[in-house]
Amino acid sequence: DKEIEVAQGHAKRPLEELIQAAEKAPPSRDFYGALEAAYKRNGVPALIAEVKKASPSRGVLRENFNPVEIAQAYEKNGAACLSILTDEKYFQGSFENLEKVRTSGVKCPLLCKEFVIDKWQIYNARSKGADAILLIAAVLPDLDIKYFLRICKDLGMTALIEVQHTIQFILSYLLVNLTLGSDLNIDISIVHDEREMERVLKINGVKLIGINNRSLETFVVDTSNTKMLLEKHGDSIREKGILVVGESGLFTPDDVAYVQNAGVSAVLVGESLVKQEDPGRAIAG
Ligand code: IGP
Repeated sequence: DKEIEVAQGHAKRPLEELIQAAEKAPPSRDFYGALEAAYKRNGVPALIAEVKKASPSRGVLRENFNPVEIAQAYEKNGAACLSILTDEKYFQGSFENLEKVRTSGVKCPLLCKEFVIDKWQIYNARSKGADAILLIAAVLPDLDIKYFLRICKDLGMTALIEVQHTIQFILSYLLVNLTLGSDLNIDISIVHDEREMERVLKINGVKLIGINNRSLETFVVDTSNTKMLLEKHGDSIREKGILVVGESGLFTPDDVAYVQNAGVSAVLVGESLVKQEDPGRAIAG
């Protein structure tokens, strides 16, 4: 817990208190169900629109950043779900933004975008109104993923498990360490020897997998990552009823069509929307 306190720079609430707050929060909305329904209804990938002020590769994406305004514009223009960056150091996000969006009247289910390494963060997210949380396979041993899935289930949250095509564990680890502070000692020895998608497909209870097209190491985007991974694992993914989200670096309708053909049911889009003067109209386009 100490580590998290240091890492997050948040005023720390004792875990017990946080668990109670999470359990008392208004019931969560069905993130997975909203994606599935939107995909079935529209026949095009459901949109998870991201409220993102800045990124480590691009710096500040939007001056006059107003998370609630952006969230409302996304919802009005047909986003199925929203993703709210809460990581402060590199993405200039905050839990305050998450809370503000949740209490603004926005109805879409919300994904909390954090580098989760401790259950404290999950309870914190739920207590602030998150309906889903991101779990990045590159930085979590299987045991942690299983444990966190259990917590999500108990809290009624969806877990979005993120995988990459290339194995860049060590460098991902470095990035996360830089992001969260070097006081953390994440043990990556357990995760560095197997492919992420293969690991994740062996874990029971995984329902939603995100394929990140952006390398955590070089920030280079390559949407063929989604295609290659789905060519290899599509059958077992479908068999298990898992939905796949194409993440990062999607800018044009052609990009979306490409990952749809590869087999995704949803897309996660940030930069190309928040950079537009009117992020809502960008969806319609
Ligand atoms: C959105 P983009 O390229 O549309 O802004 O990407 C989202 O996929 C990206 O923000 C992201 C991310 C992450 C951010 C994917 N995985 C993990 C922080 C942490």
